[in-house]
Amino acid sequence: MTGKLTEYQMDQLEAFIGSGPKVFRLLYSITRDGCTATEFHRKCDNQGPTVTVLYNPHGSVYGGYAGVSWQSSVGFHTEDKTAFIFQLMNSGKRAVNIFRPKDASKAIYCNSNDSSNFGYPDFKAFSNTVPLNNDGTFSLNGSISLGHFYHNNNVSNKDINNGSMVVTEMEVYAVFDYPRKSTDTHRTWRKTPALTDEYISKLKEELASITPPKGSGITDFQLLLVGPVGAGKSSFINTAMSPFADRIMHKAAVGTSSQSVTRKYITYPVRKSGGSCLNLRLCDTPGIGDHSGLDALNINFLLDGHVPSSFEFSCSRHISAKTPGFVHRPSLAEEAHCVAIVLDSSTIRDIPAVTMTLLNDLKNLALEKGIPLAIIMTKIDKLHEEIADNLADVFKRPEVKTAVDQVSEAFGIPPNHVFPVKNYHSEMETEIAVHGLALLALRKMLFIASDALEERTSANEERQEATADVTESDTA
Ligand SMILES: Nc1nc2c(ncn2[C@@H]2O[C@H](COP(=O)(O)OP(=O)(O)O)[C@@H](O)[C@H]2O)c(=O)[nH]1
Ligand SMILES: [Mg+2]
Repeated sequence: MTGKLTEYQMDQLEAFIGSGPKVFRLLYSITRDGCTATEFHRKCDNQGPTVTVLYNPHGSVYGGYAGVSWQSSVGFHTEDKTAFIFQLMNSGKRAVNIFRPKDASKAIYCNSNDSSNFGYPDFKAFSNTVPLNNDGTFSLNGSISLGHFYHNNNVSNKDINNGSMVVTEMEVYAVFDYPRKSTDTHRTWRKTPALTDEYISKLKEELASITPPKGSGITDFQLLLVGPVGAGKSSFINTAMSPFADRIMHKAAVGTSSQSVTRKYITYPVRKSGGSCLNLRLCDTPGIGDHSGLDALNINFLLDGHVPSSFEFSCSRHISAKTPGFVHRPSLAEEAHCVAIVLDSSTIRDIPAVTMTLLNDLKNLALEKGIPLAIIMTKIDKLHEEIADNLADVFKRPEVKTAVDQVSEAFGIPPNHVFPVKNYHSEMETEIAVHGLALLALRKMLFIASDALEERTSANEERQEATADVTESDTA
């Protein structure tokens, strides 16, 4: 397991430590190893320099660097001139501060009942055992109270931890002297032509010419988008429509990251500015894990094409043959031809277990039915501010590659079926790179869908031939 610390945050810590390039190896994580002082000491004692990082539900990231090893003992202060307390993010925004010791002889406090403890009482993460809360957080019993043995630089404790020691994660990394960025790091990890106007026009033409395989007897690909609330499903639909309309589209209603405004299953055609449509429909769904009613049973009906467009999901009822508009004998045209799991790339480590279970159920159902899967990773602009500034370089960014590899591994879906995108969310004007990433994703999904449809069609033909042979031999 790699940790939650981003490359950019490692860069920042490396600069704070100030003694050359560093690698960070995850030793301890409360979500993985349990929130106990015993486990902390088992994993972190005698490991040399470490960095402790706390992540809270408000989007604040802070912690401390110890240049000396943690120890289990009866409680004593250790001198450390290199130690510091830091903050990297406050309430989701960059807030970079370093708080150095006023009295280095009291910089580190080692005690077998405590986890990371800087200064005592300046910053202690937790003591003894802290249980997991129902919402997946931990209410740490430590505290932040800068100004005793560490400088506070006139930053209030509340501006570091939002006035609460509730965290979603606490990690401890061992810090080694080693060049983290190999010369390869910024090499292109996925080769595509440069996302220029010319290439975008070519992609649009190509997409407009792709049709489902002849033998399938269908005219439009159905691409089903599913995923957690606020992952960016509706936004992706708008973004993917935009290059063809030559403006930013707002057809699918967009919510916030915590509340889904999509309640209905709606299928959207993609219209060119000239008026004609592409041979595909983008199918929007409510968020999984949203009490929206999108459970495994309803997902099964969606995949099979039983659900009428504009059907409104509700957690209080299941779709059944009695549901008004229920498609009793869906043809291949009404089934899903590719399922895209849409995930927010900045929160892939925080997907709740229930949502993961549903997504895995969905994956298994789709595979059983021969429906191929892809993953659309949205919000890559949130992975690193340089990515937001230079979207065209996305296939060189190691953070994006790491995120692609992580979801690929978590879902057992090949990395070349995982598509990083940036949706329109606050822009006023269209952007070439935004278009490019959406079109690349769309084109690959059509190829995947087309290959699977060919397979499904020939399997159907073989079945029909076999049935015909049986009938002939019966009648002979
Ligand atoms: N920064 C950023 N925000 C996004 C992106 N995609 C969607 N959003 C925002 O995320 C929130 C949820 O988006 P929405 O499309 O409604 O998610 P859905 O519930 O999956 O349909 C909205 O506030 C969007 O503006 C993206 O790529 N980058
Ligand atoms: Mg939506």
